[in-house]
Parts: sequence; C-alpha cells; structure tokens
Amino acid sequence: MSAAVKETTTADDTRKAKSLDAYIVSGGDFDIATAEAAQQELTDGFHLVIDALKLNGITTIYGVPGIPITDLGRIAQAEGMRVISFRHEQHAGNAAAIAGFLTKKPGICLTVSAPGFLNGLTALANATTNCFPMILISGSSEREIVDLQQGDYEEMDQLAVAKPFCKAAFRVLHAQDIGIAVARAIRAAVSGRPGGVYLDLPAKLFSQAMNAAAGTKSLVKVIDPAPAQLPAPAAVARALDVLKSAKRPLIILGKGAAYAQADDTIRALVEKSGIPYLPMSMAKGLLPDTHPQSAAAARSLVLKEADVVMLIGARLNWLLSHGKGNTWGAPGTQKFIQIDIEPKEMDSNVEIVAPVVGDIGSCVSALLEGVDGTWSAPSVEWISAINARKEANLAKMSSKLMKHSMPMDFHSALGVLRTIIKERPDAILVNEGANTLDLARGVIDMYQPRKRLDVGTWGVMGIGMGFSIAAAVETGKPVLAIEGDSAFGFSGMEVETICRYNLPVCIVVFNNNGIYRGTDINPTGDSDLAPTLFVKDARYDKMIEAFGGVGVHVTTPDELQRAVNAAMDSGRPTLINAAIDPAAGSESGNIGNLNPQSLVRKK
Ligand code: ADP
Ligand code: TPW
Ligand code: MG
Repeated sequence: MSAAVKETTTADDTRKAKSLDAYIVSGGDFDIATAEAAQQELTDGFHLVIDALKLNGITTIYGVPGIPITDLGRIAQAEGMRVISFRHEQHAGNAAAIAGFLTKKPGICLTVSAPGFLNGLTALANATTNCFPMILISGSSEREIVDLQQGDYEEMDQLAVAKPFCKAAFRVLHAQDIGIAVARAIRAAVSGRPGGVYLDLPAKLFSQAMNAAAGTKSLVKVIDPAPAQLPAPAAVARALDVLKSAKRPLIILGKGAAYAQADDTIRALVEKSGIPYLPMSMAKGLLPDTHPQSAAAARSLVLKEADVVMLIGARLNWLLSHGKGNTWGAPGTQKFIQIDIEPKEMDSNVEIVAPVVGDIGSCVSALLEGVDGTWSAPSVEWISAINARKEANLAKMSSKLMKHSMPMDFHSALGVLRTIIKERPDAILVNEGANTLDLARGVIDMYQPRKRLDVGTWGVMGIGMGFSIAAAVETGKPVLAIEGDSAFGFSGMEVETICRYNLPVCIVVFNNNGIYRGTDINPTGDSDLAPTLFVKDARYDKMIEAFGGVGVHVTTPDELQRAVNAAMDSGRPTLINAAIDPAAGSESGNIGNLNPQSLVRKK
C-alpha cells in the first residue's frame, strides 16, 4: 500500500530527509542508520488519506489542485484513483454531491486552503440542504500561524467556517488519526439523514511519516456505514390505520425515496395499494411518469382534495407550500403520514398524525405487509376525478407541444427533448434555469429512477456542469443537460473539463437572451442593458469548439432533434445553442409569486 513512499523519498533527497525528520519527531526512537533502514517501510499522510479512501471503496476524487494538496491528487492518480480535475471548486463540489446521491457513497471533493475551500463550501452547504452525502476534504494552512492570526498563506480557520454548513466537521493533526477521521467522515455523511461533511487536513499532516505497518493498522474499514433503521411496529400500525381510513389517499415521493434505492419495494407499495402518487422533481422516474397511478398531471387537484397524504422521503418545505395555504385543502381536512429517517423532520410545518421514522426501504417494506387481504383500493370516484383532470391537462399540453412556432418557444423545443428521453430512457437528464427548469420538469417524462438531477431544495443555479460530469463519470450513461442561458453561465467554463475527459455530455442551452426573458428594457434609455439581459444572440456553441467539442446552433425543432440525436449517438461532448423566443418566458418561471413587490411607484 505504501510502496510509493519509498519511490518518492528515494527520488528526492530533501523529501527523504524531511520524512525521516518527521518520523523521528513523531516518536520513532531510532538513530539515523536505523531510521534509514526503517524508511523502506514508511508511509505518510498523503498515502494514508488515499489508502483510507480506497479501503472504503471510494475510487474517485473531484477537485482543483494547488498548495497543499497538489501531490495528494497526483499520488491518488498514481495509486489508481480517478482524479477529475475541475476549473472551479464549486463545480467539483457539486459533482461530488451528486455522485453521493447517485451511489449512496459519499462523493469526495478536494480543495486548496481558504479561497478554494470557500468555493467548495457552497456545494457542501447545498449537499447538506439536499441530503446528498459528500465529504469536502480541504488542505489548510499551518495551525500555529492561523490560530495566532499571523498572516499565513491562505490563512483561515476553515473548521469553524465549515461547521454551520455541514453535518459534521473534523480536523486531523496526526497521521495516525487519518484512518479514524476518514471513517468518521464517511459514517457521518451516509448514516441517518445523509449530508455534507468537512474534513480539514493541515499542510503539515501530509508529509508526516509513520511506520507503514502501523499506518495500515490505523486504517478503518467502515462496517455497515448506513445501518438499516427499522420503524417501530406501533408507528407502522398507526400509519396503516390512517391510510385505511382514507377516502382520497395520495402518496408523495421525494428525492429521499429516489436516494434510498428501494425502487422495487416502493413500486410494490404503490401498485398493491392502488394509491395515486405524485413524484417530486428528482423522484420522477422512480415509477415511470407514464404510470397510470401517476397524478403528476393533476397536481393541483390532488394536493387540494386528498384527505390523507403519505410523504415518502419528501419534506413539507416551500416546494410543497409547507403543507398549508391555498395549494392545500382547508385546515384540518387533511392528515399527513410521513416516512423519513430524520425524526426532527416530523411536525416541521404541520402536524404529522402518523410519523414513521426509519430508512425508507425498511419502512415501506413494513407498510407493504399491511397491504393484505383486508386492504381496499381507493374509491373509483377519487381515481376517476384524477384521471379526468389528467386527461384535460395532458391534452392542453400536447397541443402546446405540437405548435411549431418560429422562433421556437419553450414547448416546441421541449417537445423534441421529451421524445428523445422517451427513446433513450437510460440517459441522465440534468436541468437548471427558471422557465427552462419548470417547463422541462412538467413536459419531459422520466422512465427510470435517479435519471433526473436538478436544482433541488434551494433552486440553486450552477449545478449544471458539475452534475453532468459526475453523472457521466459515475454511471457511464449519456447525459442531456437542459440549461437556461443564465443557468449555464454559472458553470460554463467546465465545458473544458467535459472535453478534457471526453465525457458523453450533450448540453442544450435554451438561449432566450437572458434571465426569464430577453425583452426587458432599461427605462433610463442609457446604453446599459437591463440587469436581466445578456449579449443578444450569444453563440454559446462557439465556447465548446475552443476545447475540441462539437458546437451547433439551432433555430428549429427539427434542427434541435437532429443535433441532440447526433450528440447522443456519438457520445462526443456537444453544446447545442437553441434560439428561444426572448418573449416566451415568464418572471421566475413557476415561482414568480415569491418575488416581493415594491409598493412605491416612482414616476
Ligand atoms: P424533495 O425535494 O424531493 O421533496 P426532500 O429533499 O425535501 O425531497 O426530502 C428528502 C427527505 O428524505 C429528507 O427529509 C431526508 O431526511 C429523507 N431521506 C433521505 N434518505 C432517506 C432514507 N434512506 N430513508 C429515509 N429517509 C430518507
Ligand atoms: C446561485 C437566481 C433563479 S433562476 C435564474 C437565476 C439567476 C436564471 C434564470 O434564467 P435562465 O432561465 O437560466 O436563462 P430562463 O429559461 O427562465 O431564461 N444565483 C444562484 N441561484 C439562483 N437561483 C439565482 C441566482 C436565479
Ligand atoms: Mg434564459
């Protein structure tokens, strides 16, 4: 495991002397001759970090190199890990986070001290908010100097800064503690409610040496990192009682249900119970969106009319209007059952009459046992009301999709992409923007679990390229990234990364010349554009050509269809710049109501 230490130390006398020093300083009671003999069997902080990750089945690192972690990336690559090097840490962090969501293993993001760390921190915070397991590993400067605030290179008390943004944060000062620290970080990231973990590795740690055999012994292979958490039988019985009393039941599947990888059990519960279900954005495809029990096309009806709602891995946050208000039925007319691994989630917004705390696989299996001979399917009235609403809404949508307007509007472009995903259901769809997000989510049916990755709980822009890269790296599947022109800009430089690793990513930029719309005017008549506008008719397709990728500019649905199919067939990195009517979008997409209104009218 530590063979490379010998090579690096003998190839570099200075480093050899340093590691011997460190060996002696770190407690080896040897004279120089004995130490020299012993150095054959030395390991150091660099190797211990890598060995600890590999021992725990972690094979990929997403990051940006620099002091003090440049050699960590190099040695990791030499030791057989995949090291995906980004242009900005936020995107490496987003990649790590979504790798965690896709694999249930913590994704690793590696950053340099202070500014690199802070760039990665947004992604760590976003991962924690979304319950994606990741570990941000950051190099940091010398503790003695940082703590006395003596102005070290990239000085910052990173551990303190990270703490509010993650589930757990650890710092390692001694090489012999690396094994236990990595183990704790892994457990913290994936057990219970998954989330982000910070691991602070000060520069000095990396070249601390220790006996290789002792180093190996110090590593910990985490056993059962995310233990099953069984629900209490009484909680299951209570939930079943409430469900059985329902006249108009509804199941809401959230991205926790997608994360849990309990796909067959969830499908069995939905189908055996006959209860209509609503998938949250990243739970689309858990059951195919074309499933007869999907109530997605009757969303507003079911949220208002259901009398019992069972949440599976979905929070009653703003995305579900906090479980109250106009979106929902009159107060007191609806009962909530909630399945979640996090007990504190219960009653977060409204009363949960049947909390079922545990992991989704175990909870849903337990409920499924109760759907037996005594079970009666939901009433015909409820199902037919939903179906009638679905039919009406789907007919409305399909007429919009058929319209071949020129210039293209969102629907005519999305109609093409909807067919492409239907034909290529194993492709992963990444989606961000405002109109580009909200309309794509409604129009494009998903057919398989964990194929739709988007802005999540925060509605954050900038996840696009990081998510696309990790989706391609982790799954080997083709990726279709549907990006608003603004959204794309947040991570656009990573097209170089996509080209460098030759990843099968096809980016479609919905170019409406701006944020929400491309038609705002600057009322002063000044030459500055309105704050929501970009360079008119920008040629984003030229960007990817600079790095050897394929750039295509399209203005019609037919051109779009040909270009996407060619990209998906070839697997070559492609950016399709799709001209969208600048007047087609609406303010903030579906959530314009969240904008505060000014009460003052200036003349
Ligand atoms: P969505 O945005 O799709 O509605 P949320 O992110 O709001 O979903 O909710 C996901 C929920 O799933 C979180 O409350 C989280 O605690 C829960 N969760 C994640 N993984 C599991 C799991 N394996 N078992 C049970 N609950 C889980
Ligand atoms: C990190 C605010 C929400 S949506 C959006 C912004 C800037 C871009 C919408 O324009 P786009 O889509 O992508 O061109 P479209 O189709 O409507 O024209 N900074 C962060 N996150 C968010 N959410 C914002 C700003 C925002
Ligand atoms: Mg736009």
